[in-house]
Amino acid sequence: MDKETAKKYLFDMIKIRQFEEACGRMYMQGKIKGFLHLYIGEEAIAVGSISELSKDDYIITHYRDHGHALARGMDPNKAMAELYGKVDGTSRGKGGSMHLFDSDLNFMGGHAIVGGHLPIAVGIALGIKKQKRKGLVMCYFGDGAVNEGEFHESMNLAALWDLPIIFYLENNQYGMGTHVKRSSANPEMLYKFADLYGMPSTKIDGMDVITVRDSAREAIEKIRKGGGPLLIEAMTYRFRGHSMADPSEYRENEEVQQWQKEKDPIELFKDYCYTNNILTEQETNQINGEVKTLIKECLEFAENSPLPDMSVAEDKIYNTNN
Ligand SMILES: Cc1ncc(C[n+]2csc(CCOP(=O)(O)OP(=O)(O)O)c2C)c(N)n1
Ligand SMILES: [Mg+2]
Repeated sequence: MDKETAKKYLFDMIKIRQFEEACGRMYMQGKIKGFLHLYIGEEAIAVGSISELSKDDYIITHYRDHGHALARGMDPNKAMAELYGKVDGTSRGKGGSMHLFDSDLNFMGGHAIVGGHLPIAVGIALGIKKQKRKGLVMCYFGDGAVNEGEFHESMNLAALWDLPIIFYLENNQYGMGTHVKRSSANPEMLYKFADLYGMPSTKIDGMDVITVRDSAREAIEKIRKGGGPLLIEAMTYRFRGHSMADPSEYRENEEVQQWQKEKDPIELFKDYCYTNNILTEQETNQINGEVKTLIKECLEFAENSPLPDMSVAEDKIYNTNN
């Protein structure tokens, strides 16, 4: 790994971490309202996999979407303004945390219904294939989605039609307060669901950004060469509760602390960079400082952006009564 790439990966992971820590603080102050699901602990997945995509590729994800959006290059000012519900947000403040969206980046959301975006992802991939366009779809979802019918219907159609799509399972081992052992009959083998559809799949350590990068690269190359869909299961852990409203009483503090101490993706990558003489501590501290400034600026931007006027309350809102 060269110095510039290492700096970029570290910068992006720290940016996501600090952005979300700031979101958590602003939620407690009542500046951010509604639901807020933090991605803290899972940053290596978004950064390692999205860094391999090109601009023609599409991303679609679930409500834990800040990390994917920032890794794709969404302007943090606009993302924070969206979380504040302000007019300068990516959806003019109407989407909020769970619905970050940026069509210029082919970033197709932020979706709140578990598994609900998988058929949409298949539709986008079908469009790419039918129109003979370049690109593929990277579709992220959690372990809570794999027992939904939509997961299986989407996997089946993607395989049947040989679509350019990567099903990216972020297995953080919990769906709200339920451990995957209590929701899946064969919890160690979720990636093997792909076998049913004749689809290749792999299971990786999602806390190691280089492993994530390598497996994404391999999968993307296969699809670019004309290969069909595949599935990646990345093992990970969310360091915070399911959402800000979750006191996390269903898991032991020791479990959380052990993951934080031993598997923090940012610390693991820093150690890798020090051991291999890629970055110095001074350089990583400098990155930390640069991100701090960026986050301070995006909070100011969101604070200073106006609230939408009431007159636009129904603007661009789909209303079945009309
Ligand atoms: C169809 C549907 N059922 C239930 C919910 C409520 N719900 C929101 S998040 C969630 C857990 C999903 O867990 P997982 O897919 O593992 O994602 P994670 O939150 O761990 O990233 C549930 C059950 C929902 N939003 N949609
Ligand atoms: Mg989960």
